[in-house]
Amino acid sequence: MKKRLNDLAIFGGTPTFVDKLHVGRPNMGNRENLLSRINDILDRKWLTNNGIYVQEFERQIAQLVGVKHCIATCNATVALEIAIRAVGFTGEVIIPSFTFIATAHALKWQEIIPVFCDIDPRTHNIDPNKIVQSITPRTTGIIGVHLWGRPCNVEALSEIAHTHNLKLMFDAAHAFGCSHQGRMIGSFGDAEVFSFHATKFLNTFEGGAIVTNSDELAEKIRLMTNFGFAGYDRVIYIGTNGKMTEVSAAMGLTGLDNLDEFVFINYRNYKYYERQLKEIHGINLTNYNESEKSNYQYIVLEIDEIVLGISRDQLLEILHAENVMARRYFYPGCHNMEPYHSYFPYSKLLLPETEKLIQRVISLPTGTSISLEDITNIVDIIKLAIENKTYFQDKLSNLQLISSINT
Ligand code: T4K
Repeated sequence: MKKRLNDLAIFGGTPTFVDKLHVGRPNMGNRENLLSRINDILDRKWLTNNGIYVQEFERQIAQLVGVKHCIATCNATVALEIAIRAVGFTGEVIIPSFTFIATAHALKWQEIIPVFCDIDPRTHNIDPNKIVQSITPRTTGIIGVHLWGRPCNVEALSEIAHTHNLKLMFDAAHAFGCSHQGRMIGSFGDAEVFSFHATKFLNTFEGGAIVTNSDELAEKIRLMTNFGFAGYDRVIYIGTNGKMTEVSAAMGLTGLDNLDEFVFINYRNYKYYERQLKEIHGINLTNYNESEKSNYQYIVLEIDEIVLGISRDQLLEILHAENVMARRYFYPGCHNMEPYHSYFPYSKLLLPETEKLIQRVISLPTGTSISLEDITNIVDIIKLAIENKTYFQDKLSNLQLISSINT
């Protein structure tokens, strides 16, 4: 355990971790089971195009979520693009800016304007009270994002959508395995989209899925995901290639077999972080509603630099030097990235809560690759930095000064 300031790697000490500790290390299911599925796929020589593994994966997802239809896709970004088109969004669609850029790009890719709405600082999700002021005659819908797997205010969003005759979709990229008021996420709005990217709670290497209870929408989405083919040589709709492969589905099915273990480890890590961080004023661990189902896939801290005496970015620098590759998701917010920043140069002014949060959030490693000892070591680094905050700030600003002179 590091005791003195000079033990910190940023001041020349040996990094706490020899190998980098990443946020987003994949949760792997049983390797033997995966390899046996892959062998079977190779023997059967059926690699993609709605094979039996994809069908089984879709069946299990639909059952787990409690929806009528699941259409597996190659990733969640393409799934969003397809769902957005199938639901019938055009013109302008209201979304939060505090999300991964894919939510905005999936709209703009189709020349639909994402109109950014501020978030509720307590939930980090789109604030229903700020939506109505952004509705214009061109608005056709809302996409809520269940950030960190924590549900949006689904009831308020549904009410607004109903009153203003708008479509409602959810980007549920983070929220597979989570529930809201006892109902699984995936069954709300016109459609919801999951991500099964390598970094997600459940992964298919790359992958995603669109889930819906609408027969009509599901049929359209299936066609769109496969070039619009409604049979051999028969195209009846504009489509793209959004299909999931058999190997991806095999990975997904293997993960599904081990889902309880993933939740168990994530929950254990979350409680351990919670216990170790609770005494520290100025650090707030984003909490999960334990009366609901959660996947606990994200350990998100809010840093109050005034109370803590160290800024979020300083802490990030300290952790990185120790090989703890913490991330500042979702900095700097979609509205500060192109092409949106040039399109809405003044949107900063309309998003005060988003602007505050993007300066405060830091995401720490968790998942099946992280041990309790790793967590103790991560928190010890944070504590050592805070104990020495005064001295430390001087050192850091000197270091920053030197590095800015050198570059
Ligand atoms: N909507 C929302 C709200 C989302 O968060 C996302 C994706 C989407 C939509 C779109 O879903 P997909 O189209 O991707 O299915 C990562 C992921 O690439 C992205 O899927 C995810 N959100 C986002 C939150 O995180 P980056 O830019 O952080 O990726 P990268 O390569 O830096 O990976 C993150 C960390 O994970 C690294 O520190 C290393 C580790 N890692 C990564 C990979 C790929 C591994 O240990 N193994 C791996 O195989 O975006």
